[in-house]
Amino acid sequence: MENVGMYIEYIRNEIVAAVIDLNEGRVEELIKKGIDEQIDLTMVINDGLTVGLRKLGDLFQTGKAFLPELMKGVTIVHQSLEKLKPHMGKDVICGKAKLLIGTVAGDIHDLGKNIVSSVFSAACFEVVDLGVNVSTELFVEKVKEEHPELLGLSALLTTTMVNQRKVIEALTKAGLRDNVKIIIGGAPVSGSWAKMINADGFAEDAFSAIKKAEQLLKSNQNRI
Ligand code: B12
Repeated sequence: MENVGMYIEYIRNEIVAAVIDLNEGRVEELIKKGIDEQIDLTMVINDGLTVGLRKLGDLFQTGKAFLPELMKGVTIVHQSLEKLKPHMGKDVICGKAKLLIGTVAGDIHDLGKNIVSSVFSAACFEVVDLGVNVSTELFVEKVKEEHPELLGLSALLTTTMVNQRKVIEALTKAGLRDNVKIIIGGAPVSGSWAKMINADGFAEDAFSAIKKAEQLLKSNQNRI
């Protein structure tokens, strides 16, 4: 048992290192190992891929890595999640809910949103990603058209956070607010901002967003 634990620890650390080194081939090899040897894939994602990407983000923020490197890291993690996807889904909500997501008007930051999209899609949610700089009108139109259970609004600028509020106000005006659970995210956003603008929740990263979504969906079922 001890050996199994050490082996898992080894895989986990190796994935973190390979993501930081942007060693695509090595990440692929380790992911395959995880699948073949039936290692807990949630752990491969949470403690391996995510930690690696977070550390890469820290290097980026302290000027020790550059944007193309951060983006390559995101791509490697995204591809890995795609490979893991068919092997997951026993302990997560699978195909039960649709997430409509986008970065609000005036904002073109999409790395974080893409991670959220990838992780939700890896966790078997159906994801409709509207991209960046999405107008309030388009969010409303798509909620009407797609009937998502969840709406994710990303904003990375203090000047665009206010557009999260505008989307929620527009949905309320259109009589659609109660049809959808709204989660917001992005670096300047917080739980108190979520309350202030009448969102259903805030999550600081993709994995807490999954937990939050599951909670919200559960509370929805209880209500019915
Ligand atoms: C990369 C980057 C850019 C890139 C964006 C590339 C891209 N394709 O996204 C480029 C160079 C284009 C850019 C442009 C600008 N940027 Co910029 N950018 C950044 C930087 C350095 C990193 C952002 C990032 O990708 N982080 C990595 C990802 C993984 O993290 P994340 O986005 O936070 O996402 C996570 C969570 O927030 C959460 N999350 C995110 N979205 C969502 C959504 C939901 C629903 C949920 C639940 C969770 C969630 O989960 C994610 C995964 O864990 C930040 C610095 C910072 N500290 O954030 C500045 C930063 C955001 N940018 C800033 C600025 C000012 C700008 C510009 C105005 C610069 C300029 N003068 O032109 C422009 C704005 C362009 C525009 N109109 O949008 C400021 C914002 C300041 C502010 N408070 O408003 C920052 C904070 C830099 C700074 N310290 O000044 N930027």
